[in-house]
Order: sequence, then C-alpha cells, then structure tokens
Amino acid sequence: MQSRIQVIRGDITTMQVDVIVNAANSSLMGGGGVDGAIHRAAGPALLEACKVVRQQQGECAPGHAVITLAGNLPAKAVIHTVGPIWRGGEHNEARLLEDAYRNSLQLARDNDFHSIAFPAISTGIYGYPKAAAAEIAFHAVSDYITRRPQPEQIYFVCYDEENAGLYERLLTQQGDEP
Ligand code: AR6
Repeated sequence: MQSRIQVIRGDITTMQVDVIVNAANSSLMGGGGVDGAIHRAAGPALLEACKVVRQQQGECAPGHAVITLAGNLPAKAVIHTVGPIWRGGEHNEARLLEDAYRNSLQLARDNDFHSIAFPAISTGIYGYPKAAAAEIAFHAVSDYITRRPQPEQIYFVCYDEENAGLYERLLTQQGDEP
C-alpha cells in the first residue's frame, strides 16, 4: 500500500493538489522565499484575498493558519500558516511549528480537502534548523493522520537538497517500522 505521506523534490507552486500551504508571515501581505513564489504564481488575486482575511481576522499569529483562494495556481486553495522564527529553541519554537502543521491539516479537513502539500515551514528565512524541523513536521503530520482519514494524501515538497534528504530518510524509517 502506498504511504499517505509522500516526499516530492520541487516547487510547491506547481502541485496539483486540493490545497498548498504557504509559509507566510503574520502580516499575510507576502514576502520572500516560498511566500514570494506562491504570490507570484497565484497572481494579484491572492494578495487581495489575504487583505480581506486580514481585515476580518487581523494578523495571523505564529502557529495559526488561514485559508484563501488560489488565484492562478493549479491548487484549489492556499492555507497560509506562520511558523516560528528560530531564536535558539527556548522560545516555544517546537510547539509553534507543530501547531502550524496541525492547524493547517485541521483547516484542510474543515474544507473537505483530500490532498495537501506542505513546504518545510520556518527552515528558510526564519532559520529553524532543518533536521529538527523535519522531525517535527513529519511526526506532527503522521500523528495527526493516524487518527483521521482525511486528508488522505500529504505531500512534503522540498525545494532544497538538504530538506529532501532529511524527509526521504524519515519516510524510509517510517516504512521500516513494524
Ligand atoms: N517550493 C517549495 N519550497 C520552497 C520554495 C518553493 N517554490 N521556495 C522556497 N522553498 P522560507 P520561512 C523552501 O524562507 O523560513 C517569507 O518572507 C525553502 O527552501 O520560504 O518559514 C515569509 O513572508 C525553505 O526550506 O519560509 C516570512 O516572512 C522553505 O521553503 C518568512 O519568509 C521555507 O523557507 C518565512 O520564513
């Protein structure tokens, strides 16, 4: 049986899934990294949708998630979540990173989505050490889906080689477990 979790090397903006996750910042007004790539590929409708969310709900705190349309992307929607900024590990970073994955999965379920693609949240500009972040991401998602049938398919989309290697190893290890 194929795993519900798959690791993909590439660009999340090309993913043909129900929903892709954006590693945003609290302002929801766009930025660099994967956030910039998603806004560029989606077109201006995405920023407009983010502005509406912000007017209604205010800023998005670290660990939380909101949903918008996806503009020109192949996905049906974008979940914007905010990971923690790495400040040495003693500032609740692990918990906030786990919350970002869990709350994104919950929002996907609430919207009846079957497939979701995640980037490696916080591991770029926000500086979270990649190996530690990959463990948290993988275990948060594995734990969440074992007790729930939806979303059925989860993709970790790795843009850089280091993350791809880390996630592939975690997936292999999981497959080896009895
Ligand atoms: N597809 C998949 N992953 C990507 C892509 C892509 N097209 N581009 C980059 N990555 P980052 P953060 C990977 O910096 O650390 C923004 O300015 C990248 O290799 O995008 O959560 C926001 O507005 C890295 O592993 O997000 C915030 O201000 C991962 O995405 C801040 O950056 C996350 O890197 C958030 O920082």
